[in-house]
Amino acid sequence: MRKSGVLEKYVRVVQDMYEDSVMAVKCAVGTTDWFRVKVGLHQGSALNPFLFAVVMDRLTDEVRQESPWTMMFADDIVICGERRKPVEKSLSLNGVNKTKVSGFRHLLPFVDEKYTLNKNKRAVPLVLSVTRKYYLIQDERNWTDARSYCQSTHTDLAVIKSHEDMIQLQNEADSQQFSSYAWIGMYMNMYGFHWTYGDEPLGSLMFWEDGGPNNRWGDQNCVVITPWGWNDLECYEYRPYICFDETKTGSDRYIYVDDSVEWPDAQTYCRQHYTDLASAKDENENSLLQSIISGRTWIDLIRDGWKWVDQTNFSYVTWISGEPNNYWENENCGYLEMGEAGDSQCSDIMPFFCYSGMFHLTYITLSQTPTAFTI
Ligand SMILES: [Ca+2]
Ligand SMILES: [Ca+2]
Repeated sequence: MRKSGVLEKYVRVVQDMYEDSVMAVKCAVGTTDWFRVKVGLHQGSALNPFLFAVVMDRLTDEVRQESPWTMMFADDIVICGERRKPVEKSLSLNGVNKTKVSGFRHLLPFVDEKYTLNKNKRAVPLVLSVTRKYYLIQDERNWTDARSYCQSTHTDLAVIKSHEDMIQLQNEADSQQFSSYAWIGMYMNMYGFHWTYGDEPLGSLMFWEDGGPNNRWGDQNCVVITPWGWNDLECYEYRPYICFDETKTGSDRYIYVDDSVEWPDAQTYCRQHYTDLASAKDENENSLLQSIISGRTWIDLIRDGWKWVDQTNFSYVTWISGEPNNYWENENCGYLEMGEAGDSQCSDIMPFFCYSGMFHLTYITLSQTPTAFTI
């Protein structure tokens, strides 16, 4: 929404609607318990068509061209081209590395060969949707070496984003009678943080206390400023906080609130009464903030959190109870055990799951007959 130029207040209204939301399913035999919805669109929400359209618009920014060269059918995209090259170029712009997608590489010659194109037809449209195929490698490696292996033989370490993915992965594990733990493509950058105001990544300027952020027990996702520097802390700790008011300048810009609350409550208060929690993006701002606090005080900085190797935020897979716990410190890599995730030191060695992104291609000619077939 931000990329589409939607005003920040509307972005926040939508974020609010998605925070802590719960659902229940009604069926013939009754209604289920309420459960939390952490990913995906809310069923039945009137906002859905709008959010879906915004997301699809932004996702296809780089491949969209004037019709009929690119067409969209809900979340399927048809990319057309007079020759194979421009189509491949659009795909790579869209973050798809064709050399790593065996389906694409092998299917196009197949299409050309079996269904010779009429030279007068201009378009080779392809309907794309991606599914993932998983490979369990029982040879034990550390996370980094496991990832290199997956990148050279398949696409990457396993990314699991849906129920269907999990079933595919489980089938692969079952086919090898495997029921232990194995690396998957999830990791955390200990130094990955962002300012929530404007969703800005933390630049190179950081003012951490000695030793830097340590994510003790794996749950320190919010940041305090202290007279000695910054520290990462559990967001549910009670601390005073500093708001800022963008309409003011100098020291009037910062408002110290001497009331200890959890980080999310501090953020809500600042957003309601001023602009947001205060940030410290240069040395001046940082020393100014330090001059008005006495102990650990919340600022606007929070941890990016766990990511999939394709850079998207970690989602769908649930954590093993008690994980992530960063037990041995530096547990910045993720493994899967019985369908749930845990954090472990990246230097540990264990088996691992790779995946390949597979394209399903539908080939459509623009002539009268025949119209389409699916591979
Ligand atoms: Ca800490
Ligand atoms: Ca752990």
